[in-house]
Amino acid sequence: MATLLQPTHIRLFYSPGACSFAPHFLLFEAGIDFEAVTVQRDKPTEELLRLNPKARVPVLVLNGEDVITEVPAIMTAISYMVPDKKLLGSTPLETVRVYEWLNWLSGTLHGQGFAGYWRASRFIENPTEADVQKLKTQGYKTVQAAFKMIEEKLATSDAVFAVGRSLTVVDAFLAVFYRWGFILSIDMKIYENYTKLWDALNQRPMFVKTLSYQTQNS
Ligand SMILES: N[C@@H](CCC(=O)N[C@@H](CS)C(=O)NCC(=O)O)C(=O)O
Repeated sequence: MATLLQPTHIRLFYSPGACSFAPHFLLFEAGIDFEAVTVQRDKPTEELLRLNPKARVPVLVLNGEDVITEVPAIMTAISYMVPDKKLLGSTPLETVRVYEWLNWLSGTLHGQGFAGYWRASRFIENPTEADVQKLKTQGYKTVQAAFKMIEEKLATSDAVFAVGRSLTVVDAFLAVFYRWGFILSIDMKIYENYTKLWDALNQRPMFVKTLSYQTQNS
């Protein structure tokens, strides 16, 4: 891994239950001191809008000046703060696999699947009820196809984790979508390997801490 990132002050803007759960968990898991700033869902504060004109969480601010957006970029930054934890994988090929996962999870599962289901207005200006329903149906199909693929990919892994034999940022991101699967009333137990990963994450004290922290602040 290249140069170590060593900020002296870290702020994470997150919304309870949102995709920002992944970096929130990783910061706890990395044992890094940080300040969590709660932004209620769909109520971006003026400060958030100033930091991120895209009006989305998560946002990571390092030393009050370096503003980082987008889950994969933020998780990369956190990984560079604790290189010994190998959160981007333990070999160059594992790191390549990590980015293969992140790009697909962010672009397809999140950006098309869940966004299609929940956020019709990101696709069509002033959507009609019929537009919303069509996007919901297509988003749901995309989510289900992605969950099937996640299950198949996890089945080929040597361990419970998505890449290699230890926790990487991919596992943190996968946890977000597993939770969202429940919200869509999908029977997540049919995905046995995905459920094993979810159960393994729930054995980690910092994962449980993140869940309870976000519940208390929602
Ligand atoms: N591509 C962005 C997506 C961020 C995103 O969509 N965040 C959602 C929460 S999961 C959000 O802030 N939504 C508020 C809104 O759409 O108004 C990333 O990876 O960070």
